[in-house]
Amino acid sequence: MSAPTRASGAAKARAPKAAPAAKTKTGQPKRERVFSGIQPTNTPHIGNYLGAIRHWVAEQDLYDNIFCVVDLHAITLPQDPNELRVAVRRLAALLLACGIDPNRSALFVQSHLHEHAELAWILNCMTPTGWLNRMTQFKVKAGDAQESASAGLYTYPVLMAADILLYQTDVVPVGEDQRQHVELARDIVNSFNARFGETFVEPRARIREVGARIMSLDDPEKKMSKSGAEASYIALLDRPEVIRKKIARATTDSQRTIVFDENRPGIFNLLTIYQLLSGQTRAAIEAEFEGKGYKEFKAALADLLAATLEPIQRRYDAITSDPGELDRILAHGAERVRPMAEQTLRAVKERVGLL
Ligand code: ATP
Ligand code: LTN
Repeated sequence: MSAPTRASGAAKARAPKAAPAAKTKTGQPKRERVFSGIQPTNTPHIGNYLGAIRHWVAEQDLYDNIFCVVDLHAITLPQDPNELRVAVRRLAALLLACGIDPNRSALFVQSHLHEHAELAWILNCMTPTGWLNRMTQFKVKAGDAQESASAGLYTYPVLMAADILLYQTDVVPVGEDQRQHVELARDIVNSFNARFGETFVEPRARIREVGARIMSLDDPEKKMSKSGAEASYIALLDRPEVIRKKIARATTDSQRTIVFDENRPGIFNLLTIYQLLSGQTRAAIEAEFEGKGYKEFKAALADLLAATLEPIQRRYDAITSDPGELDRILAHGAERVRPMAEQTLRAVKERVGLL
């Protein structure tokens, strides 16, 4: 893929990306830029963790990273104002507790930079409604109430494209559910660049094969979702007793063997979670539980989940005990990315004729 040259203004923040041999002044190979976002709706769950957050954390040294709490996306569905204020801070604290390091990654809140909404508006005016009509997430989220769903929910993928394009992003690490939205962002880049000249870098989605779609505990045909019932997910802040109860009640089937069989979605999903958390191979896990029952497997899975979440919860408690520090980290994150956002938006406005 040949990378378009960056917008003239944005080039100041980051020089145009040449092919793989690009080097920094110190001779180091240039890092690609990563951008990803997560919504402050309800509470993050292990689907978010396994499908997205843990990869962001693990790859912080490989990329130039920007992570965003996307509160403007959250209000595409009705939110209680006080709960939203709390949820933004809770999510930011949880991301830090999971290992996002503010020294290595910029972490900020979307609405703190007006450029997201402004670029989204301009891109909305360049995006055919036919492209939005193909987005499956709108149909899922609006359900039977499409007429009463907000216009914001309908154009949500364009706001997501604006998030990505403002920072001339190369790589967007997400779960499978977001693939279509990243494709739309690529289509927007290509049509904008063709019409107005090379302005945006074309991003690509990075989606893992295993864990990109963790399923709901009570209905393994559906993805685990923050908007699902309490019993359908393990929240990152769930305590061990709650985890044990939820896993004990998780839907399985009437068979007995503990094997990775995609035709048995309940047990397959639980085994996948076990595989990702333990780092063991499928064969080793099947061998470990050969001749054992669901009860024993579920107890082991609940223990593993509790052990994984315990240090995260401990760090979360420490971070939330100092709200001033969290404010400083988020303000610092916004200041770090603001020049890039300003420069891209200025270049876009010039191209379009608004400046
Ligand atoms: P909702 O399900 O209510 O729409 P969400 O959890 O999908 O919320 P986000 O919080 O924005 O929405 O998702 C953050 C990241 O987590 C995204 O990269 C998304 O792809 C990933 N993700 C969400 N659910 C899952 C899942 N069940 N399995 C794997 N990854 C997931
Ligand atoms: N739509 C995404 C969250 C999101 C995002 C982004 C992800 C908003 N902006 C930019 C990656 C890049 C979701 O619901 N998971």
